[in-house]
Amino acid sequence: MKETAFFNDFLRMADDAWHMGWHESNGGNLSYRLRDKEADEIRESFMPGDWHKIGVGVPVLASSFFIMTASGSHFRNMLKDPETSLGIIEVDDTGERYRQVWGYANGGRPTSELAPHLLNHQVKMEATGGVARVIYHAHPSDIIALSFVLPLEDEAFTKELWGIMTECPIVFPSGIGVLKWLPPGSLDLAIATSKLMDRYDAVVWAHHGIFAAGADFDSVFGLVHTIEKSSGILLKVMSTGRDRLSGITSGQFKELAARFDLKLDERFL
Ligand code: 2HA
Ligand code: ZN
Repeated sequence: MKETAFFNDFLRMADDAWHMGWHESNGGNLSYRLRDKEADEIRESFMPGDWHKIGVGVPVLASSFFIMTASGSHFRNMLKDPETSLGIIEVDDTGERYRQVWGYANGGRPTSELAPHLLNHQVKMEATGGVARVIYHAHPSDIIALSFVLPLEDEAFTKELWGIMTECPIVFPSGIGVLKWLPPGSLDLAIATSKLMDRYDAVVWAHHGIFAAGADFDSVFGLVHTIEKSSGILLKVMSTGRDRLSGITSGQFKELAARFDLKLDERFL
């Protein structure tokens, strides 16, 4: 296990995210859908446990394997103690149940956000023809702060962030979704998020954090980093209390779209 690329990439992202300050205490969770050959490479080390209900049906993910952080685990400890801080689960052939096959030492279990992770893996897998493999949830401060001062609407967040840093429309051309506060770990939160994730790669959970998806660890880390950095710039600009003397214009967004071949949603221009 410890020599496989996906395992080391997972740990590197978790440790980088810890150092970014996005994972106080046991905040946040991360999962990755294994390729068949990645599961085959480590199958010998599997020790399957009992089957448990997922709570949502994910037939598209039948018989898939996921590496996923453990419930209550600290990102700070991911590198030091991976066997306890994370594990691998297998979804059964109906998509109704899962079992632990590796890790989650000392009686651990997968993240409290298991349902949103799997439901959104299913949505993103369908929306991207199987390209999306990573789902990530974090608590970056500036995104959370913004959720107190911007209207909790996709349009408000997308327009403000696109307009504050040129890289934003390039990194998230479809915009970002926003959800009002819902209880962490709840099915309501999982379902509401999945309804937005078929069109967006990131959804702000008001007063809580962000939920993001993508093809690989680099793209998801980069997406959250870009949203968090631009949220910080926006808060700084707001905090000056001064009028803005310039900004990125609608015409400049169109120039950007032409140069980088972006399909920017008209609603946000
Ligand atoms: O894992 O972040 O949303 C703890 C959380 C729940
Ligand atoms: Zn959280």
